[in-house]
Amino acid sequence: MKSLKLFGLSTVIALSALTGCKPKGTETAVSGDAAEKVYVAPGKYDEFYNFVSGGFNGQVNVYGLPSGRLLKVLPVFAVNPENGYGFSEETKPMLQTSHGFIPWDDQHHLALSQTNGEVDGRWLFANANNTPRVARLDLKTFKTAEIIELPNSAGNHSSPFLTENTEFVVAGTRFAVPTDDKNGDVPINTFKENFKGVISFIGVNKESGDMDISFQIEAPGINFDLSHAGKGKSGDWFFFSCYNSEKANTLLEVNASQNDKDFIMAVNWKKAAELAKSGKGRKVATEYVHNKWNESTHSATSTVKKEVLVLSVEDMKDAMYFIPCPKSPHGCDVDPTGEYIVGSGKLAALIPVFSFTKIQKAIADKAFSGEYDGVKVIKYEAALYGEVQKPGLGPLHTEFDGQGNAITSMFVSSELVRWNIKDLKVIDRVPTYYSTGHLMIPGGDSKKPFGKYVVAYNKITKDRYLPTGPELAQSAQLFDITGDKMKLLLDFPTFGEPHYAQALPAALISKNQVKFFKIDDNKHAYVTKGEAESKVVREGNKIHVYMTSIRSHFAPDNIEGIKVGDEVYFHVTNLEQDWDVPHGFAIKGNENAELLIMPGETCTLKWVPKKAGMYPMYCTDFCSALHQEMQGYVRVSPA
Ligand code: CUK
Ligand code: CUA
Repeated sequence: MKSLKLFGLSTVIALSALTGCKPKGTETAVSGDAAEKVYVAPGKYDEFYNFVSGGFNGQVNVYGLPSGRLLKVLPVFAVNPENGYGFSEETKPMLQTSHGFIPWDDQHHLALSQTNGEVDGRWLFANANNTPRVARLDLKTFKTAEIIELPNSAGNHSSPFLTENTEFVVAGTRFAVPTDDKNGDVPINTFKENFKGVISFIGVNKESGDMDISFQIEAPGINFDLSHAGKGKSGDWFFFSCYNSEKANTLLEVNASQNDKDFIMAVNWKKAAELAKSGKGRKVATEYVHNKWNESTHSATSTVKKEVLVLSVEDMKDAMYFIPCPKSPHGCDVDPTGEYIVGSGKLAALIPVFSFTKIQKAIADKAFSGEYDGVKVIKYEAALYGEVQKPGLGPLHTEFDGQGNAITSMFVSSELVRWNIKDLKVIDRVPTYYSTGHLMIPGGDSKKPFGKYVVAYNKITKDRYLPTGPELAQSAQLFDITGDKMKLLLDFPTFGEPHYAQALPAALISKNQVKFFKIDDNKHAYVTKGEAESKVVREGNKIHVYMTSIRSHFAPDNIEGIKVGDEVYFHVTNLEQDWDVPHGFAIKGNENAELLIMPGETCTLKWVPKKAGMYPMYCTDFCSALHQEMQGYVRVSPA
């Protein structure tokens, strides 16, 4: 969404002057009791966990609300030296893709698993935009449990959104692409014929959470931006915002803003799943990688998959429709009842609200205005419930307070706008600092929002914090929404750049936390279950060090017989059986960073010494009063 800062040349010259506009009174008064409302006394816990996307940082960040305190950075799509993610031999497979090892990505959206449309605290799903992937995090351990790559996809932006019982994670491609069996090596100016918008339906196992791509839909070559599942009465449907109905493949800021309306695409996913099951569709040869973490071996494995089932526009002819939506829609949000679908045209001066009941009637009555690439287009008026007039400029995303109201973020006019869903009247607005992208109410995209707060995730901070050079802190702002007027309570910095976020009452996950791993259950291939078993084993030029760590020493702690060019694997088992006693492990001159080993776990650090010498190794995590004594030496002799 950064590009929105650059409207520039576009047809909306009038808007461009307002890009990133700065509301008056930036020192803005917070209400008198704000401090009290966000103060969480030392030793007390926050009420909500807030999971915030890490953007181009590639990770997911965990905050407490209302305090805004950063609790943890969870490594997902990027290597993280803090805990050896992507550096240890066990975690390296998590970042494997069909393009090889990719140590980074651009993480935009998050979705908490749901049961009956309510957040259940089991898993958190995250998307990667650059090399299209979806991750599942296990909220018992806060670890990345699984990452699946998406074939026939580029810029996995419209993801990961979930059906209301987490049957499917849905992921729409932002860039139209030639599907793999059409051969991607085609002239770009054959865009209109060869490029398709593909949506992946990733099945999620009810018990284990394990993901697998069930099928894909090959839709017209349009850009999918965002999406949300229906709920309740609309629970069988999925809604996607689409831009670039012009099918421009160059200078999109001008050429993709020509049409007065783009589309919301409505897909009956239940029907699509039945079609896929009944043998419809074609098998497309492709290649994608599926990485899984195994909790008993404490290791990840990568599996290469070679085929995916793809449904065509023709297969989907009675299960997929376009609804016109003004103008370059971005957010696509469904209210808690499942009746109202909100499209947010970035360049529109209104917010269109569609009615699920009317959409069903329009389909039954064949109220179509024509077809777009073989997909029936429902007449705008036949699907429309109504429009919110003059909401502000640059509407992006909408969340719901559970009291019959919606709150929409306005990027250009830099504010949050609250409006009543039934009568579509704006009832309140509050400035943000500055240019909000996503916003989030705890449970605010589910059937049961918890209300209480809205958080704005802002694109620009300007004067909000102490300056830190050309790149300023990324900003979030917390508002109280319990009264008639939204009230600013708190600013807190985040990692760059935050997009979507999710939050839920802390008790839903804190009670299930794994405090340590039982050493008896450790099935790692190189586990050392007691100090007496520690040893050094040479196999050709590979050296396996079976090492243990316990407060406050390693065994073995003096190692000789290593030669330059040997491949040394330190398999370190943390023998502690207590909460919050990790040990670290690092050795001088190793490009694989370090390990941070949880109690009961085994982690492996690979090291290929390049020079003879004496190499100190030590524990990096201050684990006891004698932590500094937790050290040793490795002697490396010439080859
Ligand atoms: S996008 Cu960032 S503000 Cu990638 Cu969800 Cu709208
Ligand atoms: Cu173990 Cu410090």
